[in-house]
Amino acid sequence: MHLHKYEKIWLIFGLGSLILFLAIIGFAAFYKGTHPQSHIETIDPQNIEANENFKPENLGLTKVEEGKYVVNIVASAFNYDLGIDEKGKRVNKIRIPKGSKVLFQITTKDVVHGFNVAGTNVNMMVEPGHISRYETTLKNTGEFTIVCNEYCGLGHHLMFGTVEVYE
Ligand SMILES: [Cu+2]
Repeated sequence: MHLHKYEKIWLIFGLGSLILFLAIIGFAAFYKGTHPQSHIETIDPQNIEANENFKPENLGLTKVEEGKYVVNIVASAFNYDLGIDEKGKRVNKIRIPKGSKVLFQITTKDVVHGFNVAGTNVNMMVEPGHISRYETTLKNTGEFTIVCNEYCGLGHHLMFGTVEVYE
């Protein structure tokens, strides 16, 4: 069978890119450990307090060790529950020192919400019955607004908070 020169070039190009892309996927999956999300952790949305992380006294910012923090949040229409401070007031702002490793754990009691700390790479969908987690290192100082980016009802725009990263 005779193959035209251009046909050969295209075949080599096609096969070459197929092999290249498979190699990239293989590298990402087996060497870098990038996998689709799995082992989703479930929670009863009617009884989130059965989970240690979402008991009222465990909400908000907790220091685990030097430079390591956990933030537990319960989203509901139309609020992010970050616990209460010493004076019994609702916490709306979290202050974390720069360079800290922070694990955000969030769930919702009612509908689907979003949890986006604008200006950082923290951006999760929060679904009833599931726990969303994301760990990140906050490298930049400043005030970052927490916003809900999944439309959840009439008071959607009222859902916000602040993460302040200080030197
Ligand atoms: Cu919302």
